[in-house]
Amino acid sequence: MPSDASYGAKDIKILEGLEPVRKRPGMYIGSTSASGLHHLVYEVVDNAVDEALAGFCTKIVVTIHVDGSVTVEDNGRGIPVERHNKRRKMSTLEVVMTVLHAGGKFDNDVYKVSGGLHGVGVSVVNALSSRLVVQVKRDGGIWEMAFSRGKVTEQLTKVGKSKATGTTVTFWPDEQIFETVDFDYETLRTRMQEYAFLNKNLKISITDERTLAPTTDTYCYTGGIVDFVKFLNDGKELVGDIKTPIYLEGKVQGKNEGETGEVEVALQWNATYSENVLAFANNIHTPEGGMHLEGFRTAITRVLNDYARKQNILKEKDKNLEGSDVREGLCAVISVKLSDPQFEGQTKAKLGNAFMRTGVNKVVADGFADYLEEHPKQARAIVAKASQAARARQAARKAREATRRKGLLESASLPGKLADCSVKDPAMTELFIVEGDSAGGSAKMARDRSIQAILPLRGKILNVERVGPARALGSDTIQSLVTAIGTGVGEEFNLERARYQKVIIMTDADVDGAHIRILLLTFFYRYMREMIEAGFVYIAQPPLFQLKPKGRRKGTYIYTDEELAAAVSGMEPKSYTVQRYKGLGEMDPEQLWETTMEPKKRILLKVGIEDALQADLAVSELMGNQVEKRRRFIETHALDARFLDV
Ligand code: 1YM
Repeated sequence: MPSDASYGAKDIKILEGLEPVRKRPGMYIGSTSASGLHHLVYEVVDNAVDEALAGFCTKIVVTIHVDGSVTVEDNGRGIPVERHNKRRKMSTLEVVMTVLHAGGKFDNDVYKVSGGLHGVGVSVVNALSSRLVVQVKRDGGIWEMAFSRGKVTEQLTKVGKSKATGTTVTFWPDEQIFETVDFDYETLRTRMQEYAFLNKNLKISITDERTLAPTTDTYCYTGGIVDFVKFLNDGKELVGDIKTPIYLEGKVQGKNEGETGEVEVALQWNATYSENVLAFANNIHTPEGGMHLEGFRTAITRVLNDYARKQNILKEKDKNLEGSDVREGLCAVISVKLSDPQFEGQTKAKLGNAFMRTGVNKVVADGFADYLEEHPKQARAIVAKASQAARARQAARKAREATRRKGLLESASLPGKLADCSVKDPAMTELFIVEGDSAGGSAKMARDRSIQAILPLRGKILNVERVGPARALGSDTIQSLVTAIGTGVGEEFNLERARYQKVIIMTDADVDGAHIRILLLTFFYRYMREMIEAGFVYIAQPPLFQLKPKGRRKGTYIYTDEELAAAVSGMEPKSYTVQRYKGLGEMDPEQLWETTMEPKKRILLKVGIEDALQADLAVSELMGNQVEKRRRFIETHALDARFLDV
């Protein structure tokens, strides 16, 4: 309840206006889990970014405090504190903080965020905070006001003087509402960096005061999304010597009133085989794409085909390059700003405004065609990359068809080297992938043949990140792996056909073993990602040492260097021997069984993908062409947490 007695029934009704937010928070911020919690911060920062887009704010500072509160500060004009036009008893500030959807003023050239879960307004943050303090510097003064769960606790007061201007909001998320009130620094930091990329020259810094020494990261990009693409492609080999991403921009106008917007696109091809295109509308990531992405995709495919035909690189008899060919290795950021964005789909992650399809298409088609005309050398390299992708696609299809035909024709089409298990129920069975015949031999002798199958891999495992689908799927080693697992790959992948629900990579505990393991993981990541997502891929943990007290036949198995140091500390050096296992082949079958394979005793690490983007970065950093980087990566991250989710 407001403390000021002059508040009447009308105002109370307004205050009650935030009750629905507390009753059904999910409707406003998506959920009350960590994602909803972080949404509060974005909501406040969005207001500051809007002020930057309007041209009045250059700097935003975000701070996570020890007591769990978050402060967002900007140097904009400050939220107006004078009496509100319509609600004469309240200041504009109070209206903004306590009335649902009061924040948006669509009067100037600024594209404010609205619709979906975004742009619900800072009043929603107020409603869901046990306490919120707002400070405004404006008209020479410093003003303050405080709230609890959306209701005023301290009326607007002038607390000092200042020549500067700006708004500072500090809020304490309500523990009665949220499942967790623990902000994750990485999540917020990444989002702030994204805001900085998307709004060139805006300076954003974020500080975590909860750590012993406060952590601060500051971002400001003069190149905007060009810097974003450079960042995403960092360390990757580039196609056609295009050192600076191609940048295209333009204004767009739809047929209907109010359909105006701006388009910015930055793009650059790298030598990998995957596509990394991020699309944003009014600074909001739209992972499900939508009209802007569609317009972009059709434009680059059409323009590149037109160019290739005109230059006679594509001959009359040749088929057109397909969209997927053109997008192989493409890294791009699409950022559109529009006045009334419609976010659609289950997660409101798709842009629905149809005029953006035509608009983006035109901006990109015109700009990209000009670029190709003006940069013939680069243009040829891009066409060559896409043509190579087209050839690989055709070859991969043939390879897939061949594998499938084999599977249909021969009933005993399983690879010869596979020692299969007798039980057929995939839920009960496991496949061990081992390197080489010697380890394979031990494993075959050691196993429980009813439920454990062994596939020894002879020969090299290709780096699928580097060779592309045709060679990858054509390789004997990978074909035997694919047939043994049974799911098929790519478009034909079917998890239900998995012949085992545990596929266990069992390699030596040395650098070579780590290398093979990572090559296999890359293969799973690129071609059988669903196996990882289903939790079907594991890594075996063989022991590194056996520690034997003198005169005893049997010792204890040790799995890490630290464990060994701990075990021998305080022991007389002469009283024991340490055997180091360099390879699985050095263990006799009985040892291999009891240390690594016996389901009751062994330790398996489950391979997980926490975040597809991060895993992608890790895999391509690891698997790109740069040998030195790769070697370093393997040495430091051989069992990196990004791959492992124990
Ligand atoms: C830390 C959060 O909210 N900054 C902010 C908000 C506003 C303004 C400036 C602002 C906007 C306008 C005019 C305008 C808002 N004002 C309103 C409303 N930072 C933060 N900075 N003057 C100042 O849009 O015309 C809503 S948000 F409605 F009062 F104008």
